[in-house]
Amino acid sequence: MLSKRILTMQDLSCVGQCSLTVALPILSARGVETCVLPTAVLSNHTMFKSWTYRDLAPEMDDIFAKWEENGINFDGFYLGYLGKTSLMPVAKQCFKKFATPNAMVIIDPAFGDNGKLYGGFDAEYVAAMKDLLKEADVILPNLTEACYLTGENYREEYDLGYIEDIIKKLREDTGANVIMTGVEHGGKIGEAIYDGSGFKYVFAKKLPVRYHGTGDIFASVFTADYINGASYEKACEAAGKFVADCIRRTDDGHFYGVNFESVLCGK
Ligand code: PXL
Repeated sequence: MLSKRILTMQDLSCVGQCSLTVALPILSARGVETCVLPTAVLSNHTMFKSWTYRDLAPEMDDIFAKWEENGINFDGFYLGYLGKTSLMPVAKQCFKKFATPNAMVIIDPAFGDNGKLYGGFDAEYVAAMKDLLKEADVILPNLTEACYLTGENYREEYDLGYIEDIIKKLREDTGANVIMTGVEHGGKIGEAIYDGSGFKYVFAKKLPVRYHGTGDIFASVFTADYINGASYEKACEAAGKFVADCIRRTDDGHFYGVNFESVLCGK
């Protein structure tokens, strides 16, 4: 049986266990043919104290021309950290040119966490991302991103009413189904899922530590399982369990990512 072919569009951080260096191995290991469109090359991700950034937007026209010549298309698109506002129209063009008839678009806005934007992002990027999210079937924001996208105040203490109001607003604004990650409730952590009908929740035990890059790992597992036919809940359960396993296998001192490789190879 042929695998689904997906295009993942995000940066290539040479060091950092995030974006393409986690999406590619995880999607492949879960049985998805994974094609990549690197939006930028960074020496390392932006949680280190300094980094280089090479924008690859100028390459896109040439890449797209060859894909058109070679009759290439994709059953799905998974977008994460894009890096620059100029990549948003490129992404739209890409969906238009290379989607198979029922191709799905999954977007993790990937621009912030803990109430703040990642280095290098601003209000213009958030607005352009919000516009791009209108093209998505499913979006995977965390609370920080959902607050920036809707203009709501970010809170560390909240109830599920606060979460549901933000999610409903985001769905109204974008038309996409929303899966908010990192939702905390009653000492647990998980996802709030909203497809315009009722809310569903997937919660698991909250671990006492937080690591960088877990959002990208969650989104990669979710995307692989969802494109392979799992429901939103099942894909969230699998992704949440995978992330928790990665965290359990990571040493405290490893600040820049998690040990997903040991989970992937089952050791
Ligand atoms: O994990 C999200 C991410 C992806 N890519 C780059 C980043 C970050 C978060 O900081 O810096 C380059």
